[in-house]
Amino acid sequence: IFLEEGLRQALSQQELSLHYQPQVSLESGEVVGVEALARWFHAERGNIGPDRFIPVAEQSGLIRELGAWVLRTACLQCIKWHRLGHRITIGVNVSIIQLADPSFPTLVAKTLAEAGLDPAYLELELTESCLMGNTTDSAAVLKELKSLGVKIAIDDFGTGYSSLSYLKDFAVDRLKIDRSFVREITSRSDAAAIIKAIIAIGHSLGLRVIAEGIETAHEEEVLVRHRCDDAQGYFYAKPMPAAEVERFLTERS
Ligand code: G
Ligand code: G
Ligand code: NA
Ligand code: MN
Repeated sequence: IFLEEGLRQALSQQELSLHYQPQVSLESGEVVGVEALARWFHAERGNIGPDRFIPVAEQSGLIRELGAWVLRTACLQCIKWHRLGHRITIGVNVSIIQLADPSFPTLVAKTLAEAGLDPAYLELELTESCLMGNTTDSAAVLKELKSLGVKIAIDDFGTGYSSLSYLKDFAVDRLKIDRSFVREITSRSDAAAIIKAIIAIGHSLGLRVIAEGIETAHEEEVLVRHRCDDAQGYFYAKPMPAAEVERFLTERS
């Protein structure tokens, strides 16, 4: 109850912010995109992580308002970077509850138009369970989103309850290899084998593949060897405020 009340206030009193984590091309080394991650700084209790407040937002219905705010803030920030000459994509996490809302595509279209952002630069991150929920509503919503021209990524790929058939059914654009596999890349040969297999599946379907949670040069090396397209992780940069991202982009280009 504290969290729910607090979150309601946070939404109206601007205690929420977005951090952005760079995504790097393993071929060119350039930053090709960023993922937006919600942050909540509570005046008395300090930082409250999204692992705690996203579930509360989902259970209370506040996720609709929160999700709309994240989407708008992220798109407006992305167009600012474009105007500075950095043509990067913006990744936004979408909850299963947003995906089940028939008015979600309209919200996305309106937000893109207001920001003046080309839909091809918005990547919506869904989890496998989002797609496996398999309700008629979410399937229709996803189809409408695709027709707007936005990109769809499967987040935490390989950890969910998955059926690979959704990869063809839903015209997904990118797979994000979950960081639990990357973390075990050196200690467990099966983790490396799974990574190799995910990259092969993705590429054979014409999808790009990004690995999450890269922390060391050795992990990067293994991913490059398996021809992974892009990477995201502390090895490159932590999630950070927009101003720091701008500095990072300028230094790297
Ligand atoms: O940033 P961090 O690693 O603490 O994020 C923890 C979890 O919270 C991740 O699974 C991430 O996907 C989720 N998360 C962060 N921001 C958002 C958001 O804006 N919307 C949704 N639905 N999930 C988010
Ligand atoms: O579930 P999702 O993939 O959206 O979660 C992304 C989260 O992963 C972010 O909250 C971010 O803080 C975290 N993260 C990003 N890079 C790394 C990393 O290199 N190591 C670890 N341990 N966490 C990371
Ligand atoms: Na994500
Ligand atoms: Mn993930």
